[in-house]
This record gives sequence, structure tokens and C-alpha cells, in this order.
Amino acid sequence: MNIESKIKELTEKLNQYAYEYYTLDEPSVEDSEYDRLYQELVKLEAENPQLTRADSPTHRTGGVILDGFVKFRHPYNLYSLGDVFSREELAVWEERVRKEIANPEYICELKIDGLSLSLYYENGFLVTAATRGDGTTGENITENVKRIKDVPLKLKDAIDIVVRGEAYLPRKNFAKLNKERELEGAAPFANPRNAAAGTLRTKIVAKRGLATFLYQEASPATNDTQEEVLEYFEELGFQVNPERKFARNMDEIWEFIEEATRLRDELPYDIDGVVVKVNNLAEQEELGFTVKAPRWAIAYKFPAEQAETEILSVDWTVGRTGVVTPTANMIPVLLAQTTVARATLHNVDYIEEKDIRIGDHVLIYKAGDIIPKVGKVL
Ligand code: 0OX
Repeated sequence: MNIESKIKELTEKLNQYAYEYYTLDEPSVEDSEYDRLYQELVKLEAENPQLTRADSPTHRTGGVILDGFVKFRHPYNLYSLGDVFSREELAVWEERVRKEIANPEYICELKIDGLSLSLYYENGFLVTAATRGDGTTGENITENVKRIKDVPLKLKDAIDIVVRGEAYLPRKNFAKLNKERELEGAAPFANPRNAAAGTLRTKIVAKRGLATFLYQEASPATNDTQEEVLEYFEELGFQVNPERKFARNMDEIWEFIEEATRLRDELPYDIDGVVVKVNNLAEQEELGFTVKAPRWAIAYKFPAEQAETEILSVDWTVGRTGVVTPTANMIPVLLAQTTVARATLHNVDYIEEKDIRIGDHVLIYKAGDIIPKVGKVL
């Protein structure tokens, strides 16, 4: 079959599947099959742009790798968070707050490891959903977000409001998705966060079971404190994370961080830290913002999970482009909820630089990838 007919066939098939899925609610193929064909089409179109058809599904949402979404300019700047990695650094932040605010009160929240988004409601109706992007401009993902089951399309009150939150893939849905992908011979997602991000860029949102937690009002305040904002969010119909705590000082903040650290493995979703916010919104305003982030909030990030093991042997694989990559085989250990037995050694320079040898005891850790890295030789 020539490329033009192949593109035509894929386009028609995908449009038919989308119709079955969205309109009839009776899909005839698995998500993974849709994804596979979709990626095939994305690739063919990228190689032969002149053959892209006007009715191609790739115009509608963009693929996992395509940035085919319409840009969305946020009317409010969506600030990011400054982060700290130790109690000492956190205490420095807390002291600075205390210099400006007498007897500050804080609210501690879990830091959900998902994809940041903002939801725009007018008159109580969801009109737009966008990714955060760089904080000024994101991508309009309204049609996909409407398919996340826990996002209210209509609020209890007919108000205009902009809320920020996180879309995430619950761990059990992530495990199920990767199992399906494995069976299909598709590359597994490295973590729930990547899976959520990938999913929000395809048309397969509902079935993969994305979920949300909303945690911040971006439009002018409807309440006096963050605590009240979150309670109001619950009344409006949003999912709000139940694990939050009021704190008055560093000791109380740290208690919550220890609690969150203990909870971390048991939670049905991934978190990567704790967010501490000044509770009173007038005090938040007083503290204001730096160029990038609010002074009234900070993210405490958990240290990277690591484990100790021993290197047994090294495999060398030659990639398609001729690059040789060494991978260490190790005594299996439990790391971030999975048993790992292999770690990437990147290249010869990396091995020499760290002086990694067979039989060495090493610390391994997880970065963003499925394959862990060797941190250091013990
Ligand atoms: C989270 C999370 C992220 C938002 C802008 C200023 C404070 N990932 O769970 N950000 C924030 O708050 C930021 N809160 C959170 N819970």
C-alpha cells in the first residue's frame, strides 16, 4: 500500500474509533490500539506533511509528541513554587515569613505529583481548561479535561472562578495501563506523572481514569483564608485532597512532613513533597511574589528514593545509531515501590568517572525514568 492510501486508511479508522468512543460510548478497540494507530499516523504525517488530510484526527488534539494544541494565554499569572530540600532551608523560609508577619499561621498540603492545570468557570460552567505551560501561556485542553470524571462541568454556585490543581493518574490505573501496554508491546510509561501528561495529550482520557485535586484559587479571592478556600472548593464540587494540616510554627510544619513521609507509600497516588502556605490571604498579599514564585508558599521536596545493592555484571547494547550503552545487572532491591535489578551506566565516561566496577556496592536512585541510575559507589 502506498503512503497516501495508508494515511487515508489510518485517518478513517481513527475517526471511526473516536466516533465509537465518544459519540456511541461503545469502543470497538482497546485504548492501546487507538494509541498505536494514532502514533503511526503522527509519524507518517510528520514524514509526509503534504499528505496530511483535512479530516486527520491529529488536527484535533495533537499527539503525544506533537504540540498541536491551541495556545492559551492565562489572564492571571500562574506562579510556580520555590522549593527546598531540607528542614534547615525550610526554616530559613519560615523565618523570613515571620519577619514580616506576626504570628503567622500555615496550612500544609501534600504536593501531588501530577500535571498542573487551571480550570476556568463562568456562571458556574466549565468553559476552559488549560495546562500551566510557562505560567503565562499554556495549552487549551478543555475537551480532554471535560472527560476527566471528577471535574465538575457545572458548579454548585453560578460563579466566575479560576481554580488551579493537579491532574494525576491513580497508581492502580497506572499499573493497569502499563500492564496493557506491555501486552501490546508498547513502551511502558516511566511513572504516573508521565502517563498523566501523555494521556492528557491524547483523546483517551476517560478510560484511563485520570483524576484531579484542586488546591488554589487563581482569580480574586472568595474567602479570607486558604483553609476556607479549600472548604469552599469542596462545596462547589471539586476534589480536594483530604490530607492537610494547620500549623503555627516549624515544629508543627515538620510534624506534617514526617506524617506525609510515612503516608507516602500507602497513598493511592504519587506525591513528591509537601506545600506549605501562609493561611491568611491578606497576609499572602502582604508577602507578595518574587519574579517567579510567591513568598507566601514553598514546596518541601522529598529526597530522591535510593537503595543499596551490588553490581553483578554489565550488559552492552548497541543502539540503532551505533551508540553502545552499558547497563548494570544488580542484586534485585526494592526502590520506590518496584523491584529493580538493572541500572543504566550511560556510557564509558560515566563508568570511569565514578569508577564503577563489577562487585561494587552502590547506591541507586530513581530519576524521572523507569531505569534507575547508579548514584555512587559505596
Ligand atoms: C500540588 C500543589 C502545587 C500554586 C501557586 C502558588 C501556590 N502539586 O499539590 N502548588 C500549590 O500551590 C501553589 N499547592 C499544591 N498543593
